[in-house]
Amino acid sequence: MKPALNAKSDLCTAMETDGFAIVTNGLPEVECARVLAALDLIPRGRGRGGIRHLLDVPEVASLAALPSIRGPIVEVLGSSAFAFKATLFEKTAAANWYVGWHQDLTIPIAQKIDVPGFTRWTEKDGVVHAQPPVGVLENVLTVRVNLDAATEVNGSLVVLPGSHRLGFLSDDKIDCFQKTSASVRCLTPAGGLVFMRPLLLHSSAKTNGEQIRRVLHFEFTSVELPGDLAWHRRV
Ligand SMILES: O=C(O)CCC(=O)C(=O)O
Repeated sequence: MKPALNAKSDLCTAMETDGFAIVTNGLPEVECARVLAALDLIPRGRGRGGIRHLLDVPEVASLAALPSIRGPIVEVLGSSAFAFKATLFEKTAAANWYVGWHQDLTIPIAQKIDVPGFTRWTEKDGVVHAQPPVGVLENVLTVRVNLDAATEVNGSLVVLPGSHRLGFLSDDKIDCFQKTSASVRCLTPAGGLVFMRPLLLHSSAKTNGEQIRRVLHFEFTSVELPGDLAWHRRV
């Protein structure tokens, strides 16, 4: 297993070379409990594996400002960085799924406006999304907050180091890369953080059903969108 990140100054190098970094002691237990209590109050649709568009929930938005998250974000993206997306992934025995190798390619946008380079327009839970040019995604930094321990058996994230440096990847290239590269499972205790580039190939298995796995997935950037396009939210 890859050694956990110790010094903050390692982060920029890790993001450039590997495309991810693991911080085992990111969020104090009390913060995990506070945000879990707030998330428990939000109704889930039946069989749903999480909740999108959570930046309007104050307990979620406030996590983005905690020094253990904001500090590394500023280190990589600069002091103008803001969060534009927060999603809860919640794997349980009742809502359980496998995610194959993929890159995170779409971003939430306030309104559909045709601008060159923005493709694959779609709607997710009432919010417009599009795939932006690769340069926009290269400026995005994801932080995954493991609200439960990420273990060998509860569907934790697995990544292919270095794959974020290859730009947009076709299905064939993804298949080839994953067959020839060593993967890393991102294990942490509850409160652990995984920083990653959205173009990094990642996947996850199902949970064994005995251990619930809740992850808050934030995305940050410091770029403005071109033309009249605007981010759906910014915190
Ligand atoms: O946390 C997971 O299981 C991975 C989810 C994911 O990467 C996605 O839905 O894009």
